[in-house]
Amino acid sequence: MIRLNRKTIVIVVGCFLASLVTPIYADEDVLNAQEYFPLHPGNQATYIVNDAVLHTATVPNYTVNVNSVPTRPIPVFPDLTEYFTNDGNGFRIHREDVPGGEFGVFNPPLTITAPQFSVGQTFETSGIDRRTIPGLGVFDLNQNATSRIEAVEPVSVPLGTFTAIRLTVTVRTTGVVLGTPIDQTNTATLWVAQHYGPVRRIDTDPYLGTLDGKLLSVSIDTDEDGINVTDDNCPVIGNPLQTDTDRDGLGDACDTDDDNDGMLDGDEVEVGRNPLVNEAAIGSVINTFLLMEP
Ligand SMILES: [Ca+2]
Ligand SMILES: [Ca+2]
Ligand SMILES: [Ca+2]
Ligand SMILES: [Ca+2]
Repeated sequence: MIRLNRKTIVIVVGCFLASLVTPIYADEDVLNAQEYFPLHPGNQATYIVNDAVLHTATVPNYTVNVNSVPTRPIPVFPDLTEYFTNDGNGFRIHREDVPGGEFGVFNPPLTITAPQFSVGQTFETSGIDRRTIPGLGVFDLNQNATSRIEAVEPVSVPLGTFTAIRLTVTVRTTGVVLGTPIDQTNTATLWVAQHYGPVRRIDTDPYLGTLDGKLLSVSIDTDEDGINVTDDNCPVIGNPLQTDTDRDGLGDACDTDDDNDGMLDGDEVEVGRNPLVNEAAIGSVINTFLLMEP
């Protein structure tokens, strides 16, 4: 019997950046695919798979055309490479390479999310998986995929605890290969964190079993300021000096209230106050001092 050597369907490992301040979400919040599935060249994420095998996924600094679309091939698990884009069409998978030289090209690409997405949304893709199986030939199989944004929840992995978006992806592939009917379903559950991409993902494949990858470490500097996302106090804006006036862990570059006096920087400037000096705190110190005077 012929079985597709599809290890998974799925997703990736993107890249990241991160807010050291845990974001708070409401279900209706609109989320940005660029932030949750970053494809920044050079980003690396190392996972421990099934608590046993270390695997590093790197976003390459080159692209590979798939049906004339420049994509980034990323080795998302050992022996599994998937080709991604994240642009005005959303976050999509265009091709996958599996062991033995087999690969499938998806037309249309499999949509994981639109450019903007919210919890509760579902994305469907129906099309063709043009599968090249060495020694057997090239076969057009039917592909029906559903990606559902399930929830926001905390997830703990070796690198830490993240507030993550959980999504499930189910891909059913049907057709006939050399007279043998194919009907295979692959599923994946992903937890993706803002600026980090997938921090955990569990893939289930009828052929290869279950793969559970948990994020161990990252080398990601999306804002290219020389500070790794795990240490950057403002991961989205280049701030190599990491200035944090009020020392609240959020760098001035990202902090809307640099002196933590409750008045936003912009408002302070408007009324002639110094956004870097907490006048209220100084006032209370002076008052305390005056009260101490005889
Ligand atoms: Ca950085
Ligand atoms: Ca930064
Ligand atoms: Ca701050
Ligand atoms: Ca302020």
